[in-house]
Amino acid sequence: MNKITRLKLPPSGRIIVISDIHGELNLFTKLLKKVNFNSEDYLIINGDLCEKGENSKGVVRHIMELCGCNHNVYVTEGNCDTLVEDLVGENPKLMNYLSSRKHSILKEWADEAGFEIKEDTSVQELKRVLTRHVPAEIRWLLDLPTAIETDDYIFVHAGLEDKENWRETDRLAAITMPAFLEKSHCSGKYVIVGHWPVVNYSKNVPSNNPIVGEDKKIISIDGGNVIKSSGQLNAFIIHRAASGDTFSHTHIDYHGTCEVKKDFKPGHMLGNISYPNYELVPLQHFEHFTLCKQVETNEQLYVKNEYLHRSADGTFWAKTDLSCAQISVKTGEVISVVDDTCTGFDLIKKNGEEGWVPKEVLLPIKEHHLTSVGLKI
Ligand SMILES: [Mn+2]
Repeated sequence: MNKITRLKLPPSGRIIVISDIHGELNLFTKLLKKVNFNSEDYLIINGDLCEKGENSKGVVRHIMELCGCNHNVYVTEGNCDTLVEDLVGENPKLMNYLSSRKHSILKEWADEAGFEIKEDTSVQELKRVLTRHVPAEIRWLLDLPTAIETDDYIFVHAGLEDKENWRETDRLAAITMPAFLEKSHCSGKYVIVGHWPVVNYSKNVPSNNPIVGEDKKIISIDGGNVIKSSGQLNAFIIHRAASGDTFSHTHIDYHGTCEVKKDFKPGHMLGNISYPNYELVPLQHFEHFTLCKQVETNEQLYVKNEYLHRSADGTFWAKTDLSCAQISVKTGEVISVVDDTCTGFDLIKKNGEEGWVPKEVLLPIKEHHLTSVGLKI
């Protein structure tokens, strides 16, 4: 990769890292408020500002403004932010991509410019319109660095290749490689990445909270915002100190909250269904859950009946990513509710962890509003 920004961090203060905003301007601004972001902080946006959510252009503009008025805001490129390259490079596949997407920053910009993208619109035509309408935004996105390097940390969207000189990592790999936490690197520094929702790494109880892999020196922070139904936008915070940096995190999401009215201790139900392990073989059917074997992993999981889907060819699949765990709750705790539409049990999140509890242990759900839970690692 060629585009590496070198950055000197102060020995004290906070470095706030947020990745994978994916057009969620509302959550992003609320998260900055939640962490009380101020001019003393450093803010690093670790890629994927755009796509999937519905206000990508708002996110890009807001972050450009933050960069303009605050010298301590830095941004890396994510794979979703390189769409402008396909536009400027007149990639003929771009129009197909756009026709398959509900939301895209290029569609938002075209709308704003009063230009209708039709079936026969060419990439050259769209380029002409957008380079005239938003030249500064396109330039800014094209110029984003692939990595930011400090004395102790490397910020990169997806990961590094395991090369003696990490700077030789292929740029495309740096912004697209899957599951970096399962790989390794030899940079000697903490590598902080987004891109791969951390819930995909969950084993027993699914969690969307950042993972600090101390042995590998990898910190993975993508809370699955927009992409996962139980997802959240995480802020990972580095507290700089002479005695050694410490880490904390907090998050924000759209789920409603409610209070626990009765203690609940789960039995033995653990596990998680996540990309790409969706195929299941039902073994035993119960009133609320079906004991299944997960084909790819051979693990036995209790799958909530409403999430078990039978295909026309007779095979069974989980409809989506799903917790198969039950979690413990205590009277008086406030938790967020991910799904209260199933029989017998509600899917909840507590401190970023996701699982099922019997409906009767919860008070009625409060009005849906933004919730967040702060946690020390
Ligand atoms: Mn990504």
